[in-house]
Amino acid sequence: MALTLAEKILQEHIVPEACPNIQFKKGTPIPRGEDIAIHIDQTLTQDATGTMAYLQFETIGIPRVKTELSVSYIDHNTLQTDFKNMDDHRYLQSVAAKYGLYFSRPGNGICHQVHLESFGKPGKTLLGSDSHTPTGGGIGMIAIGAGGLDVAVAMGGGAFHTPMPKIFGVKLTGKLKKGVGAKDIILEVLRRETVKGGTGAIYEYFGEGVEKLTVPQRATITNMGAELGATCSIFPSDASTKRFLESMGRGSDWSEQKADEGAVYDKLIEINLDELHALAACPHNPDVIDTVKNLAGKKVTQVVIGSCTNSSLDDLESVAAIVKGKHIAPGVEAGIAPGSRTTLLMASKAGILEDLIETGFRILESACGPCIGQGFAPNSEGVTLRTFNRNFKGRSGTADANVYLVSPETAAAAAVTGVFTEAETLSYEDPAYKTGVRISMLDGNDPRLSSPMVLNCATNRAMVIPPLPESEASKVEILRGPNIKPCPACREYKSNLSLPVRLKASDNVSTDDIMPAGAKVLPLRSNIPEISKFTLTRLDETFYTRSEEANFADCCVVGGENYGQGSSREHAALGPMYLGVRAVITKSFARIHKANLINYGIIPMTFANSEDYVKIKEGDTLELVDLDNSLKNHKPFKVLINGTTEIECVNDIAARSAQIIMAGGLAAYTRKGGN
Ligand code: MIC
Ligand code: SF4
Repeated sequence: MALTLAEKILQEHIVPEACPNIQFKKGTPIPRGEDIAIHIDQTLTQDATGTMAYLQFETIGIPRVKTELSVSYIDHNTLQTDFKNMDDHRYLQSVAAKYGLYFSRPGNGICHQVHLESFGKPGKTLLGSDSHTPTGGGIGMIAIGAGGLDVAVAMGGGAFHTPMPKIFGVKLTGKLKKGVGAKDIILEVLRRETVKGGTGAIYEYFGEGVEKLTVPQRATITNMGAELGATCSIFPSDASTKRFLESMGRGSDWSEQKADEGAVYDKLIEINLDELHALAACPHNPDVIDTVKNLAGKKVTQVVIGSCTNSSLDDLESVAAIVKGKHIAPGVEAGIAPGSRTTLLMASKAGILEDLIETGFRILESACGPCIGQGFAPNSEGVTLRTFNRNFKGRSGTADANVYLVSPETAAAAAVTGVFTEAETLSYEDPAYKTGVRISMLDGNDPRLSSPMVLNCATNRAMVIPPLPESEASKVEILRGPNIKPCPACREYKSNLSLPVRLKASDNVSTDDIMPAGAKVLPLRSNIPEISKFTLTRLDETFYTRSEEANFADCCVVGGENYGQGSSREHAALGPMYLGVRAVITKSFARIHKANLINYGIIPMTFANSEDYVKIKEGDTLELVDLDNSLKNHKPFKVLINGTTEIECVNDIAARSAQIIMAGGLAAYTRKGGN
């Protein structure tokens, strides 16, 4: 039977003995929604989630990672206002040396950009402790974001479990117009699908429109599939992928990857690129989409180009083409953070950097930086245009700022005009197609191919430390700073739970709401007792003090749709767990957060009838009736409100996940021999 590309790669990686619930037969579609277990070829971690992941990995007690390749990146906490960040860096470097990982030093670039340039391989699986790991889908990988504990298990050779996703096909036809970017494609998908439309799904792109997109453009789209709530997104690996890998000095890593002829998708979306115009995601969610034409003329105070979504050489080249010879408008502050030092180096060799410097851009470090509120915060009530992927309220570091997510083309146009402007209305020369990467989008007989300025794009390895041989690795001493505290144990499972509702939240609560990032909180990522004090503060400043007053007694939280959207940070499960949260009851969950709750022994439940949401208020007591029976026998949950009204909640927890909850979390489950 004809299979989609995503399903082909998943089937290549299935570990049948770890998912006995499915009758697996290669070449036959796997029933959607069933728990599957896949082998992971590569892993990545970044520093903000990495410390917890490696603290957990250390407890597994194996001498060396069992993957084909694992990389530890430092890209989030590079502000270093005191000892904490660098202590974490040194811990991570020593762990990488001891356990056989590559180590990407601070300043080398954002994990997803560097991984695409230096390590990703078509047809492989990648699991990363960051929600934007699906960027790797741009070169035909199944690349999935997960909590650090899941990544630790994968590094130890364990399979990764997830419900078999539906596979949505996105057929691209036509060609992007001048001034319209790959970002506009994914914003269009977000407009149609919303931030929860991709839950439990993989988006697979195909069609003649795909051929004309470069790998960095494809990676922009797969990166922001995370904002759809998707498990991941994927493009085929074709001639364009080959040229990209060759330009990175990695031509031998290429293999062709494509769907079978006649593959059938669970849903089909069609986008004609000829008809697409510039779009913007408006405050404060990535699916609040408007056209730049509608916003035209609105004043802008800040422009930032960067993040793992849009910081490639392609992006920098598009920006330079638009701003060349002009100056940043007086009312605007503009910054640009090339996604990696390789990108920076190539931009410098191609003369692009010069154009950006002359225009007046502030050149920021190749790191996450402003995307995660690490500097470059906008002015109060500022209007900031960012080429990033998330615009949750307060994430920029300025609570009342208005963050718009746009393409590099739109950002560049606003930087020089001071107002929202469609780049297509400006007169500028189309990007020069002169760099090694950009030429990959030209047709074989394009005259510009005869005189390309071919750069030596082979990745800059100066800041990547390769794994040590085993004999030396075993002698490495792990360096632990005073802020690095062990990961606290989960609360023991109890079958009798009577839980006061400590907080009731509404729809689309993000993990930034549950556990904020930013310059103040991020340095505490290795210290759960300290960071737990910030739990849910964005929604209720008193959450921690009320928990303390209750002596951290067991409690629950109630939420609306898409609870826990956004990042993979397991701190958004660890913080609540530490303060006593035993169950979270919502209308629906985001995938990674739900998995993280289970990994830390917190029960995720969804209302069978979403209208029951209004029956519960903060301070009510919810009794989980006959919990053992529900978990062991996969029966719906019964919840008694204040001893009077009984409601039902859906139990869509897979058998293995139920066992994890009853074992007191994934770490305890693994220690007890669970797989
Ligand atoms: C994000 O973009 O929110 C982050 C920061 O990269 C997170 C990871 C984290 O919280 O450390 C993510 O996307 O998973
Ligand atoms: Fe870093 Fe932002 Fe990408 Fe997260 S979304 S990995 S903070 S650049």
